[in-house]
Amino acid sequence: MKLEKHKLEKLNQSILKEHQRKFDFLATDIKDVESVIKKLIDFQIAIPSWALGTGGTRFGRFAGGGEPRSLEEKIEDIGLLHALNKSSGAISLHIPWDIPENTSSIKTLAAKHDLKFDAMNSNTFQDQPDQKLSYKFGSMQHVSKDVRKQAIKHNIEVIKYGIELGSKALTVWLSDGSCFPGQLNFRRAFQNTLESLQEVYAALPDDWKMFVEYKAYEPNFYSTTVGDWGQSLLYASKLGAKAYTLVDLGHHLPNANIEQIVSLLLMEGKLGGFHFNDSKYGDDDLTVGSIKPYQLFLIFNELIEGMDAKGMNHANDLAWMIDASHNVKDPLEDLLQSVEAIMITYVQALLVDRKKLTDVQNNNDVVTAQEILQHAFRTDVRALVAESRLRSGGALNPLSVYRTEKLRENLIKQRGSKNIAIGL
Ligand code: RM4
Ligand code: MN
Ligand code: MN
Repeated sequence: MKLEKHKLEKLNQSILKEHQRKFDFLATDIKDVESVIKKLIDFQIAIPSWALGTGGTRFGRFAGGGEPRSLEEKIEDIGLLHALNKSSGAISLHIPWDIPENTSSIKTLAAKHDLKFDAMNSNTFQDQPDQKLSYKFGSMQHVSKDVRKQAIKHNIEVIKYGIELGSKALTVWLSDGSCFPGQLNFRRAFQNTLESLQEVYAALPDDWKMFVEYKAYEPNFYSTTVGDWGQSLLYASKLGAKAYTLVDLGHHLPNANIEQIVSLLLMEGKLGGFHFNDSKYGDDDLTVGSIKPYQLFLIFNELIEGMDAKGMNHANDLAWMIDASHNVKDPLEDLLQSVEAIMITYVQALLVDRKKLTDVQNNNDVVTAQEILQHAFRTDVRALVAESRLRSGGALNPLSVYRTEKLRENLIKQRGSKNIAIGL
């Protein structure tokens, strides 16, 4: 389904005056506002193919309506998001949930919507119906060499799909670990995993990156074989220059200082990618910025500081992805909110007076340091984000266009109200 350009423009027109007033007011206080807008326009966030259907919990799933029934329809949904916000110009695929049957037509469809293929995700945390050996006791860590081989083979296949689509990265998230003390020899599990990852790494094209994603617990509840950033960094360092750590915001133990983790990974040149979401308790996969917006700001603050210190390009040198999915909102509305939260926080982090912050840090002026950070965090930058969308041809208010144009209702008419999206 396509959003008609003239309708979007008409809706923009109806709130343009009000927007202009807010933007002008904000712009007078911002140094070099044009370069901030340029950075915002360039900043794109990949949408995971598994976030387009209503998520569920282990207790049930309440499907919305008009969910995408195929990879093509998922791409169309992301195309719709991108037409609205101009900041969702990439898709991150999960194999085997989204096997591209015909890569060239998938590529053409994505290009039509101005979408790139971000990191490919492999899946050795579920058994597939046609699979020979089970991952019940792990995949790359498994005590059986044959199971490990099967997992390696799958990852190499994912790379092949990615090459055909023009992706440049593989994300490996392993659910491997143990549920009970004594179940696993930690050292052997680590070594098996490392050897398996090394084989996958050897199949990686020269211009590709490999992201090793960590997670503290779930589905294993006693130990996880890539359980934290230390373990991930250990694998990534042993693997080589193309391997990096991937930080998923929901994968830490409660109250972990994620901003410090980010800062040190950047210092080591080993931060590769990011999965945005928010959480109250564990891997809740809630809308970005819905629970702890200040934490997100502090993380972005370190991202910008650390990337600038290394002369990195904000838009391209890290893989920015959303990894969220839940059960009560319309997934497309939820994703619009997540992208908006990321853009808002990105600008706020750009507004931090870094020179002044360094000076006060050097003088141990703790109070002023807090004032500087909170001044940026408390600036309402929504009009700036809206302005960047307007300039790239998107909607001033994507959510309101989505509702006014009854986009979900149209999807339901097209696809039906009972279908369940493929994937999770
Ligand atoms: C995991 C992890 C992975 C994601 C799966 C679906 O918890 O976050 O990144 O691919 O969920
Ligand atoms: Mn993730
Ligand atoms: Mn997760």
